Amino acid sequence: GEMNKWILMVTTRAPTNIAVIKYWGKRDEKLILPINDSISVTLDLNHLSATTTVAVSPSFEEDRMWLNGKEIPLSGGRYQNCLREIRSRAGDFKDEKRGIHIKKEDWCKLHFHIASYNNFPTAAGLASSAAGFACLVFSLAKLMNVNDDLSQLSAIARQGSGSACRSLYGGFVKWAMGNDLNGSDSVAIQLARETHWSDLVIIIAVVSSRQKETSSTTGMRESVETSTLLQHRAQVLVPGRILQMEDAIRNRDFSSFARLTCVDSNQFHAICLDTNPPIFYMNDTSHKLINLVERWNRHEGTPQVAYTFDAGPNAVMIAKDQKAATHLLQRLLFYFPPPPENEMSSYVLGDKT
Ligand code: 2P0
Repeated sequence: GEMNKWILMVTTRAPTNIAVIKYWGKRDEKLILPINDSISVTLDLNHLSATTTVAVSPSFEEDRMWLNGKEIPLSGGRYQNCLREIRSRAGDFKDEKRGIHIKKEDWCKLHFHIASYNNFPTAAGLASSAAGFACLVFSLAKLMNVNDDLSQLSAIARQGSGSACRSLYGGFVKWAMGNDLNGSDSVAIQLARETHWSDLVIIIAVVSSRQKETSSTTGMRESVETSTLLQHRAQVLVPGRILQMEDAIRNRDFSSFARLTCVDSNQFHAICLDTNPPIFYMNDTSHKLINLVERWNRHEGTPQVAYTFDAGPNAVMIAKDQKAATHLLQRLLFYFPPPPENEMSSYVLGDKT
């Protein structure tokens, strides 16, 4: 009837983030609690971001979600956990003009329709869950008048995907592993705002557009179960490196920043190799890119570019400034010349698939 005709909608956007000290391994799989702190840099909204619209109406009969236009099941525990957490923190909503009044205890009787888009192809093998869950949680929190601060929201996004908690903030962000059994202190903290170190230029080299073979969730579970190096990394090496990285960021010390970023990426992939059976995320092209950057940095005497690789072969390169970024692009084009018939924008480095 007439009463069922209203619909409320909120749309927000969230960018993805790139870890420079990696999260790899959980101590609690259900709450998604990590075994070490991690630090990331959040990209700007124009690249690799998610846009999510959440709508609520008394005429909706169930929660439903569409990802890039295709309906996906919401039955997964991670979605349900995020929805439950947000609903439990909902506030009253009043729109006098339209005569809509939702009491906070009534949100649990309403259903949501969620439409989310990535502004980059999911098939490019670039992380989309971080931006996706950050955006979903932020949109739902806005819709339901949740009063929590970003840090508290990050603990909810974390339960969707660990790395998502870091996408609630821009700039440089630390995900503190926390101590609590319930995860209340496993939250994201902003270390520096997006304007703090604006000289940096991030270049992503798409090495392969194939979907990765081992998901991060499965990969880190197997590493926790079988890698004997992992505990040493998490308990001894990362804590020291986190402190050094915080200093490097605070002082805009690119030499230290680059050294720590590269060492931590390589060590994360060493943990993958130490997993039984071993996990290979990087390929020959990834290794060539590492060599290219290492040789150039050595030749310059001081690092110009940092590289880091996640659970896939694509390189994320962080250049010291615009000049270094220009040189990097020239080098990439020299060593990986694009086939002339292709548009640069769709060119995939060394992809023979
Ligand atoms: C990171 N990665 O710190 C690390 C580095 C990949 C390599 O966080 O199981 O999608 O959803 O918590 O967050 C990717 O793992 O895994 C990731 P879940 P997630 O960015």
